[in-house]
Amino acid sequence: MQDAITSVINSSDVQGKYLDAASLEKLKGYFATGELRVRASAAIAANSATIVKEAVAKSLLYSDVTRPGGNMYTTRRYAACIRDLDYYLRYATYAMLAGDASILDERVLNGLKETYNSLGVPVVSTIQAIQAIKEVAASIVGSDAGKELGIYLDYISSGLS
Ligand SMILES: CCC1=C(C)/C(=C/C2=NC(=C\c3[nH]c(/C=C4\NC(=O)[C@H](C)[C@H]4CC)c(C)c3CCC(=O)O)/C(CCC(=O)O)=C2C)NC1=O
Repeated sequence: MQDAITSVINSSDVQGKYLDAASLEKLKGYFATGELRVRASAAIAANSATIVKEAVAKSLLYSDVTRPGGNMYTTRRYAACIRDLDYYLRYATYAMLAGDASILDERVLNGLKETYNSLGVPVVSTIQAIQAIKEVAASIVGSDAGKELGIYLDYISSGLS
């Protein structure tokens, strides 16, 4: 995985150059929001179960996926879905701290679409739940941090669609 710092350093190193003004600007933005990211990740960690539960209530409960024949029906599959959503929240939080999405490609999205397709996990409903996580999390961490986190939840959504 990469982070905002290694990513600009690597690209400068490839060119054998010191960091240029644009790279330094990027780093300045990253450092300026460091405190925000750290505080948000603590709030998310303390509320992760609530965030996922509320997001499920907003997006999936009493829909076709939770009824008999739906992909979330039976406690085993319901639990698998909740677990997946907690993965998305946790990895989006890591990516937000790193200021870089590469961890999502490597550890979450790699092969996921194929797995979902082969198990009949509905991607559209999953994306609705991820979008609900975005809203619920923003209401807990505040809109600035919510926007940062949202970048990475959107990244997972696009990777799935
Ligand atoms: C950290 C990286 C990582 C991810 C992302 C991951 C996802 C993942 N979700 C799975 C299953 C599953 N995922 C879901 C999820 C859902 N079904 C729905 O209807 C909802 C819309 C949705 C929740 C939002 C369900 C129900 C299963 C079980 C499907 C089955 O076995 O029939 C499986 C198949 C194996 C298993 O059941 O554990 C994987 C690999 N595993 C990982 O290690």
